[in-house]
Amino acid sequence: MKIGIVCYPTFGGSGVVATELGMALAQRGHHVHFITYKQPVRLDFISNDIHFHEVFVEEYPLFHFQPYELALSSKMVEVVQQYNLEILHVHYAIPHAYAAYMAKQMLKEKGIDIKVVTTLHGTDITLVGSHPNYKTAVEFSINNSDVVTTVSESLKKDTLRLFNITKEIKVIHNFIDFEKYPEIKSPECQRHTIAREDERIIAHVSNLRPVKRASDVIDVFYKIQQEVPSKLLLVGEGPDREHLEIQVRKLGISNKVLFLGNSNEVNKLLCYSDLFLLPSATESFGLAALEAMAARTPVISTNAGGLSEVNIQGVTGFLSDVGDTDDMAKNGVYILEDLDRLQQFKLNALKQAKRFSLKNILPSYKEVYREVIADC
Ligand code: GMT
Repeated sequence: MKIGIVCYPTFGGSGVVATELGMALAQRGHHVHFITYKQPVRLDFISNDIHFHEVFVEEYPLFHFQPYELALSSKMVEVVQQYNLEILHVHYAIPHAYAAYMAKQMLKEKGIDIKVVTTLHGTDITLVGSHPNYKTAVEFSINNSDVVTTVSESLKKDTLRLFNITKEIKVIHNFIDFEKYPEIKSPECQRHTIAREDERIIAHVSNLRPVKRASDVIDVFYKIQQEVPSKLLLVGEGPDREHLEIQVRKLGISNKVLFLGNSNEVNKLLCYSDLFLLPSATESFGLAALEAMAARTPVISTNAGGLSEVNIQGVTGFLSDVGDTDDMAKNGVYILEDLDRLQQFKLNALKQAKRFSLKNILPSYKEVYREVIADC
C-alpha cells in the first residue's frame, strides 16, 4: 500500500505512535510518506520505502499567524499526486484532519479519490479540540474522514460525549515495538551508573505540561524516598521544568533527582527503572506507561481517562484519584519495599505490555487500510 502519514514530528505520544507505525509498515514492504514540518524525532529507520516531505511555511510579515494548514494541504495534494498515494493517515485532529479534508476536496477536482484515516490521540479531543474556538471545525473534520480511530475506549467515549459524531469510531490501542527494548541483562542497561545497589530507581517521562502534574511526581517521590532509598529520573522538557527544579531544591532532594531532558532513547533509560509514575490529570491512553511496562516497570498512575485500559490495579501497579499523592506514595512503597513483590509486579507489567505488542496491534491498522481502499 502507498500511505501518507501526517503527524507532529515531536516527542509527543501521537508523533511517536505515527512514526513507529510508519516504520513498521515500511519494514513490511509498504510505501510510507511522512508529511510534516520537520523530520519526526523517532524516525530512525532508513529504507527505500520511507520518504519524508517537509511542509515549509514561508514567513510573510502581513500574516500575524502563518497559514500552516494551507501549506500542509497543498503539500498533501502534491505528494498524493506525485507518488499515487492511496491513503492519508492523519494523527491528531488539529489541524491535520481539517487539512486532509481540504486536500481530499482538491484531489476530487482532479478525479482522485484519496481516502482519509483520522486517528484521535487525546488532547485533540479532551483539552484543545472541544474548546469552542475549534469545536465546529474538529467535529466537521472527524465526520468527513473516511475512517476514524481512537487510541482507547475511553477516548472514544469522550469523543462521542463532547462532539456530535455521525461516523463509526474504531478503537485501535497504542502499541509497542518490543525489538527496541533491551533486556535488563544487556550491556546497554548499566543501572549502577545511576544508583547504588540498595537504591530503587523511579522514573517519569513526559512533556512536563500542566496536564501531566509532574509536581505530583516530585511530591510522591519525596514521600517514597523517606521509606525506601531511591533516585528519580525525570525525562522530558516542558513549561513546568523550572518550577519542578525549584520544588526539588526546596525539598532538599536535588542529589536524588536527575533531570535528563528530552531523549530519543527512552527505552534504554527505562530499563533501569523499578517504578514509573504517571499522575496525569487526563490521559487518553498513556503511551509512556506502556513504554515503561515494556521495560518491566510497574506503574503508579491516576485512574484518569484510558489509563485503566493499560495499568491493572494491584497487578501491573496501582491507580489513584488525581492529586491523591499520599495513596500513590503508599502504593509505591508497597511495591518497592519487598524485592520478591517488586519482581512479581515487573513480570506482570511485561506480560500486560505484550498484549499491546506491534505484532498484535499492527494488523488492525492494516485491516482499516485494506477496507478503506476496497471501498473505492
Ligand atoms: O500528552 C502527551 O504527552 C502528548 C499527546 C500527543 O498527542 O502527542 O499524547 C496523547 O497521545 C498519546 C498517544 O496516543 C497518548 O498515549 C496520550 O495519553 C495522549 N495524551 C493525553 O491524552 C493527555
